[in-house]
Amino acid sequence: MRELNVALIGYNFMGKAHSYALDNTDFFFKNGVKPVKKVIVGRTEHLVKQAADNFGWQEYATDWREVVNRGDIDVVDIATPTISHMEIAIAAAQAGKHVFCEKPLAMNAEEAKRMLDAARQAKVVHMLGHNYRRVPAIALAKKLIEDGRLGEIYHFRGVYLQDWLLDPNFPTSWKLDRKIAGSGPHGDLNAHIIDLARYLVGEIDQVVGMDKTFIAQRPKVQVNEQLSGNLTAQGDQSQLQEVTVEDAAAFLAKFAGGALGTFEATRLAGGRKNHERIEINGSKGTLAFNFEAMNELEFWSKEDPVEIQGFRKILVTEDVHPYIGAWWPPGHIIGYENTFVNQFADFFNAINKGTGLTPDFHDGWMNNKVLDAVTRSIASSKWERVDGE
Ligand code: SOE
Repeated sequence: MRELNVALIGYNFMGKAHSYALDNTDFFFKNGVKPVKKVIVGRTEHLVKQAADNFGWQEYATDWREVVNRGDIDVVDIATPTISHMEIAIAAAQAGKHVFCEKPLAMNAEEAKRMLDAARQAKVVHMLGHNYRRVPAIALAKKLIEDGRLGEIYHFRGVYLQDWLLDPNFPTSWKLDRKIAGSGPHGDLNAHIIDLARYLVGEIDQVVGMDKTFIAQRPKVQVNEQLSGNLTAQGDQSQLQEVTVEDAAAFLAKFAGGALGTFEATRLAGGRKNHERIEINGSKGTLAFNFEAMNELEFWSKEDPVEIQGFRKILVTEDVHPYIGAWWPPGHIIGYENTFVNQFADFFNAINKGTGLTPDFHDGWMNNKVLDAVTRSIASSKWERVDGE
């Protein structure tokens, strides 16, 4: 059994998801490689100490620079706000560490390219955190498309809808600060459906977009006294602060392969909690997936006899389905946290075997290019080419 020491930078929502996954990759996958939760890093000492205790880390530290240069660290896992991804990832790669980074990879495509160059130069394994690729139903969709079940792809339709900002009393946070997050639901949520679109359909060539901030001011956030990850906070209306990101962002896309795409991300879709839904229509069939029923994949085939044509709902829990062999008997469904287990199992397996994997920093760079092109299009009110800066 090969053990690899991990340094996790960041300790909030993603810190918790990653900690859980690191504990469970070897338990379920038995790939001959085991992550060791060595040190968790954060700037606020009492919070990172609490996270170390809660999530079972051997040590905690407050200075990521010192940690990424430690000789006993093999892997640096970045789960911090977007603004710090580039600096940490480049330092980690230059120190020879394998790097995992949460999405979106960077504030913009230029930063993403620098991260990719550093990782390639250092010859380390690099992976980007788009956990939804590791949902078994999505991996099955990929296989069905590769097997030609959809024929020529005509449409990709993706929405990612949440409602945690519907309440104007929900306070500001780093996710509502453009200087720290880069954008609002565009980089937070559209990045996920762009990743699924690139994975399942291919590269995007041109985009035209729109966005809007409906609630321009929110209660100022008080000193971060508690570990967060909870999306029901209440603020004080007597001290308001500007919101500098959009509440909603949508765009149309033309894929290089000829398909048409529509994308919509919002945090103001009342009643929608984590409603990430995609539908792909081709000349021979349709696939549809909604994360809120993540163990199911809908498939309609034009090749079925006409009298029994209709959507079939595939319960993706059979041994023959991607990832399921590591989990439970048929019908014993898996959940959100398990997508992170699948993701880290693939990451540590790639490190152990010395192979690459996707999504990597190249995918992150391409994703950031699409995000940037939409932003340019919103400013120019015109179609923009993804590669045409
Ligand atoms: C919040 O909008 C969030 O946690 C995103 O940051 C995640 O990437 C998404 O998967 C769930 O929602």
